[in-house]
Amino acid sequence: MKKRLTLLLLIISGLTNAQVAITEKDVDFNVRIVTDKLSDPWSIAIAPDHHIWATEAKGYKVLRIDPASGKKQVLLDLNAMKNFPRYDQIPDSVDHAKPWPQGGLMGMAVHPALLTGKPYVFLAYVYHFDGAVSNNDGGLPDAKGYHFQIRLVRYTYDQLAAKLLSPVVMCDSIPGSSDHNGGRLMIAPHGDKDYLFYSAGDMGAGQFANGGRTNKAQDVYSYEGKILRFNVEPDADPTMYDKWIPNDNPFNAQRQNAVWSVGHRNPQGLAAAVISGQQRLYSTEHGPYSDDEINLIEKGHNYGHPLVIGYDDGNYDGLAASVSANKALPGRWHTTYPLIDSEQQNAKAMGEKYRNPMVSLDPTAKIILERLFQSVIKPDKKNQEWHSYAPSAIAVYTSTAIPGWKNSLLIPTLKGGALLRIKLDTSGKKAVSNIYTYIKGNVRYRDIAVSTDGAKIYLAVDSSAVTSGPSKENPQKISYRGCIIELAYKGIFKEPAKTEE
Ligand SMILES: [Ca+2]
Ligand SMILES: [Ca+2]
Ligand SMILES: [Ca+2]
Repeated sequence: MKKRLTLLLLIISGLTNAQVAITEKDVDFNVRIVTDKLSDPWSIAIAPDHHIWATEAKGYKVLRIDPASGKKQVLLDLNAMKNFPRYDQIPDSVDHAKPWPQGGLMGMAVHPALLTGKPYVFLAYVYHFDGAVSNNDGGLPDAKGYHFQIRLVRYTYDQLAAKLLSPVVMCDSIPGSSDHNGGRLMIAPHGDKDYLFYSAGDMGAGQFANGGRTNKAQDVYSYEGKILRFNVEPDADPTMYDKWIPNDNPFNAQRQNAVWSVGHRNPQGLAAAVISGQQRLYSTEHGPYSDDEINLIEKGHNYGHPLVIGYDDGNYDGLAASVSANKALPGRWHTTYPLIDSEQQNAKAMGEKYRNPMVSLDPTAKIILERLFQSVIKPDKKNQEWHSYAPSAIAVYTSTAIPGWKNSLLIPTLKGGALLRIKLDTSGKKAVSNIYTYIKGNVRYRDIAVSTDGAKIYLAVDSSAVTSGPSKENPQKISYRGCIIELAYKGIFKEPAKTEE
């Protein structure tokens, strides 16, 4: 099926709250489905063999896909490696004793020298369900914590057999949850060496079903709510896991510790690029009721969650990172998150390591957040909707193939499905344009990969069209599901800004 979509050229305000009219022209793409009937494709990559490699989050398979024909090969099936059944295969699918984790088989990083001596592929997947623990950390009396374990494994690619073999477990103690597992894996250089970065979520600890779990995003000795850094090849340490942890990681004082940066909520996007000679690492993460973030990730820095939400602008002063209705005291709210007296004071207390996001996509005003919190307490379902993008991934566009796009951040989103583009300045440390929106639809875009020549962009699309959390969207019209689509650059957009099909 070949479908032409002229892209919606819409600038949504977000940067510094500016309301900017749509005046600029941009580009046009041919859009086609490369392959479909996938079980929640989660990571996609253009591997050195010029094929699209993909993980299926619920299918627990790694696929190798010919981008021209869409033909699929199964390189690895991990179904036997997990101790929980498919959510939709449990007779009573509301059986919370056996929940499906958020994600499943998530991150994948293919070694850039895959075909030239380093046949390594790194995967992150949830492998173990520990149980649902009621009030386990002194949290909400009527909430639990859904505890899973995530492991990071290196496989070796056998090109002749077209299989991933010889798994080596690099880390098997990354906590998991039914919510906020993060899950993105990326190989990127730091200095003159490549490393493996992993984005770990905060487990949704402190909210909804996981309201009984203490949030550890600020605890540098916990892998919850962190960006982690591992070795791509083992170092000389004798122990099984320490050899995969770089000896110069920032929090290694007491023991070898994969933590690279702290204070993250649900980072699902990681990307790196060299811009004007400088190595830059970016993440995207989901905010609570507002303030989805794009962060510039630096060694040992603190990104604030759950003490500063988005910028330290005071919009959460007197509130908390999330809230639940207090059943014991009707009309009052309750949370295991710390109350935020002052974002500015909290940021100050974190010292020079604190970093505001480069961009908060929705720095919602305090008065609107207060109204929203009240609606949660009442509870008033119809007023519990809030605008957010829910950014799932990020890529840095560094090619000249699409005019004007060089040094842009490309961000697929889960809510109000779209591909966002924001232009960086020459340092790569600041976003300088408004947010351009492309290929908008009732679609959940999960990951992005850009072809080596920069002329094609691939997007992975969730099988489901429903978000998690109380703001459940159930779109009437769904354009794409469970597939990978290709956007091929066609030319400069010719029409006035509008949507057409
Ligand atoms: Ca080590
Ligand atoms: Ca933050
Ligand atoms: Ca804020």
